Amino acid sequence: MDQIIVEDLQVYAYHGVYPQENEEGQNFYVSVVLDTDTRAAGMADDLGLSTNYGVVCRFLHTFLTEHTYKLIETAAERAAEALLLQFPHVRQVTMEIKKPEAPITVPFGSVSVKIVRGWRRAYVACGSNIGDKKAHLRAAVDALLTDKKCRVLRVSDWVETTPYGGVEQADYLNGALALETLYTPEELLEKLHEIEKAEARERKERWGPRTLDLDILLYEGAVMDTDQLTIPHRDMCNRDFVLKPLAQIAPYERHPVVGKAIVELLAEVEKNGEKHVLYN
Ligand code: A4P
Ligand code: MG
Repeated sequence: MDQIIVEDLQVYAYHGVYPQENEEGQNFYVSVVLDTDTRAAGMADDLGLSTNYGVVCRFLHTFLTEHTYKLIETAAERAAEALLLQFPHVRQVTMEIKKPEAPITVPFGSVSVKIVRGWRRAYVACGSNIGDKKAHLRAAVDALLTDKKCRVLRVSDWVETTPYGGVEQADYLNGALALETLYTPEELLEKLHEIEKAEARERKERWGPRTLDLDILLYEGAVMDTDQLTIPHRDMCNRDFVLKPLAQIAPYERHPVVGKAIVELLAEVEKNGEKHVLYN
């Protein structure tokens, strides 16, 4: 991707662990690389289609002087997030904050923290089979729409499905949505759990009935397996009720482990797997 680069923006600010640093201040030097598509602006010679680096510099300068943090890790984290929220064309920020006057008792050139943060594409499956199913699913979409760290890109149709997993229970309404998010996978899971909780979700029985279930299907090509989180979702390839709505909003997205497009996975499960989707 194209980049806009600012090097060593000088900011006199008050970040530091020691009270003296917070009182007297010192110079920080901030470098940012903004990943952003400059093609349209470049072809049209139109600043309105790009991200104004002068405005970026002033924004960063103001942000880092108006806030005081103990750590440059935190200063970088917060400033990168503020940039990503403020400048809609910027997909990713690489930010380095140098602190060459840091109180270190041996000679040194400079010390710095460098981080990379950006909007990440995620796909979430939603399901409900208790109460007003449509209202629960709608509430999930609304909660994500009002979260500034998420941009809801697409929402599938809701499909009626019979229960999977062998537990006797009511039919489900299922769907999928595409997001861009500043959350890490773990933070996104926490957010989804909060939304489930707000819809009175109770965790009783595995594969049992629920007002709202939100699962992370894919997250920006990530492959991970921890106690809390498996991405891609462990069982998505066997579930037509997941793949059908997902294929509607992201047909050619690839499963990073199996290497197949969602439409291929759906065709396979429709041919050889269990059928749970009730209407086309
Ligand atoms: N977890 C691990 N990976 C993920 C992930 N990618 N996304 C962990 C979300 N959570 C993930 O989930 C249990 C734990 O899985 C979480 O705390 C998280 O740390 P849960 O939602 O508390 O429990 P659960 O949903 O009962 O278990 P499970 O195994 O997630 O159930 P499923 O697989 O979600 O199945 N039939 C139809 N037709 N439609 C449905 O939507 N859903 C289920 C539930 C059963 N049958 C269904 C449907
Ligand atoms: Mg779940």
